[in-house]
Amino acid sequence: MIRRFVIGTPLDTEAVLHKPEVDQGVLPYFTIEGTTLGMKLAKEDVVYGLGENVRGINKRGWIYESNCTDQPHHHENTRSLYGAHNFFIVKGQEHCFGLFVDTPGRVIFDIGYNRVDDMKVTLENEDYELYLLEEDTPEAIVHAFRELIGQSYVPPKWAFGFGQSRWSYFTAEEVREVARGYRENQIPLDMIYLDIDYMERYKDFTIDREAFPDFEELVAEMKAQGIHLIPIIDGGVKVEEGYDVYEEGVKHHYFCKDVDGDDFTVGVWPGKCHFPDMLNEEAGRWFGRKYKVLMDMGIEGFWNDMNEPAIFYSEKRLKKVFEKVGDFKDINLDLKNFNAFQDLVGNVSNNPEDYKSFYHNYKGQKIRHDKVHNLFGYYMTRSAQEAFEELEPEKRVLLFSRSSYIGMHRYGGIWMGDNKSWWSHLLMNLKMLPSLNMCGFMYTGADVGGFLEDTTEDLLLRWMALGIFMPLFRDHSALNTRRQEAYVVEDKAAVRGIISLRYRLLPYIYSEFMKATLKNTMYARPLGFVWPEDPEAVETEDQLMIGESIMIAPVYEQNKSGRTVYLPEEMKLLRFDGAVLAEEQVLAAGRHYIKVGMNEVVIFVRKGHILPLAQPAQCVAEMDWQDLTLVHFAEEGTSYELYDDDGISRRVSLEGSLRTLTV
Ligand code: MIG
Repeated sequence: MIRRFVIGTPLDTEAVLHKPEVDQGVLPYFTIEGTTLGMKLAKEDVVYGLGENVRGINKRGWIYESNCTDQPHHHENTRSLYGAHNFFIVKGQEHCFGLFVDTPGRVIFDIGYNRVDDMKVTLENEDYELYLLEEDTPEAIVHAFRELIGQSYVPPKWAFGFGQSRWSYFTAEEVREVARGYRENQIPLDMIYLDIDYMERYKDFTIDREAFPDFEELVAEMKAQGIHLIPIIDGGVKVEEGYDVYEEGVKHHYFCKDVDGDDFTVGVWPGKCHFPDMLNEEAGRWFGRKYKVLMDMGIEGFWNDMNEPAIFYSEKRLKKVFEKVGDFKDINLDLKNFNAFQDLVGNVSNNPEDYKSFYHNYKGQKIRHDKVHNLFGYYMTRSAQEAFEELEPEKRVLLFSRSSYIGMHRYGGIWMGDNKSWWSHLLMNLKMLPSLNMCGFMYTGADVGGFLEDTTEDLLLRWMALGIFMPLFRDHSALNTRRQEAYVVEDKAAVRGIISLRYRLLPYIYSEFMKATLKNTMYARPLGFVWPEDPEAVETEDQLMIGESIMIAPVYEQNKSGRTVYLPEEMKLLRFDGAVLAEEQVLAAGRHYIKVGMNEVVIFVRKGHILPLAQPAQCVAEMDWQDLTLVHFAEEGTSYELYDDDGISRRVSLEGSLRTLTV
């Protein structure tokens, strides 16, 4: 049952398009004091959800903030990343409900942080909507929630292949080198990502013609090899006379204004920028149509970055800083003064005051940015996808974003942002996936190998062995880090084998992804969702169910030749030596120490289930979806419903897309 409560006169975020009638009753479970909802958690209550956040699948014991932030430190104490996913589930003996707090401003979720048994949800805005979902199980709650917020975005099938990214491949020649690195080593690849340096002076929708003189040819040449080039688009537009996006934006008042009514000026990559008013329908439509410039060059996919939006500095703050910084020149920089000096300069980026100093025109109303802060990335991505629907009415276009709000899941995926080449971030990648699925984000994954810091060969291989189960499977790495393309790995056979296994698994991964998307269920589930009555399963947070048939338990620690795996029930272990199935063994329920070589991937098949496998291929386009091998732990006559379609039409449905495979 879904109940909708409206407090005050909230802005419509359009997270929910078809709203149920307003409930006039009192919200159960919570007390409301001012803008704080409070609740006593029972000892055994587990709190699921909150999408993109650090820490566990069970969110208890920390405090989180929905305040979309360009946050490169995904540390244990980090409260806020790029997304605002205000949906959580409380599950215990007496509690089994979900709550969606629909507000575009900041929200704080204290889940037993200040007091172990207290949950407090504090909103910055006084007007908001609440959706309370009461069902028998967390899975049923997620299903009801997903029905409420609408069907998740479906990318093209080729976007389930493997992608290579780096900040940056600086020239066309470097891009060709990457393609060669993969093809010559026979490591599969479907995408190469272009980071900011393909642009001319970091201007959206331009090409640096010195570095990429034959851009259109390059796109075609790559496509002929089955590789799609995926350029980045940033949230800020460079201030530059003669640059059409800038000129048009100024002329039509499409940029966010400051308090004086001038175009709000910030510094981002190109230096001075304006923010397109993504929340203004007309401005959004205009910005969305700009992607056509690149689509006309053959581009079929994009990633939207810096759309929290990230601010290096605002022009006005910077001016004040320069005025004040001189004060420190001739004084003794003791502890207090030195700290003040550092704060003055250090707080210039993403300063909360700057987010209060510009305005949107949202549905005809002038609204200060901080009141609607969490919608910027959502509306940037939404206007792009809505433009694609006009420009390419038949074909799916790949799109994912860094910042997001619930509702954006209908228009694009997200990637998990600037992680580090740390073992703990491999595990965080695993834990974040089901939480995102709960909130509607299906096409997602982390930067495999880690974005910031230098990776090591073992970390990269182990991360690949998890990454092959992520819908978005991409290796990405930051400026000045050591190279981490698959072909630089010494043990080529190992990395080739693991990535090839991804392709062998693709019919299953795509089928499970599409069925979950079309039925509003989850692609990746915590064990506690499948075995809610088994306390050990509920507490297992380093394993996941992927689709209906398989469980994964990746190795996420260095210098380990294996790990302990918990089986809630009897399962069949499949050991892959790279892409080759090398061993099948039935294991009893309970704990097992499982050896996993650096070249291996171990998968557990549930009883009564089937795992279809394809032949490996160099890219999705070359795959044969008919010639499948059925590995199984099932009796004769058991069948699997394989979802398949042409992989590119926008219209998707279960009807006509299911094929029964029987063993
Ligand atoms: O502040 O475009 O998360 O993937 O490589 C860095 C450069 C800006 C952040 C993105 C990252 C990308 C990088 N961008």
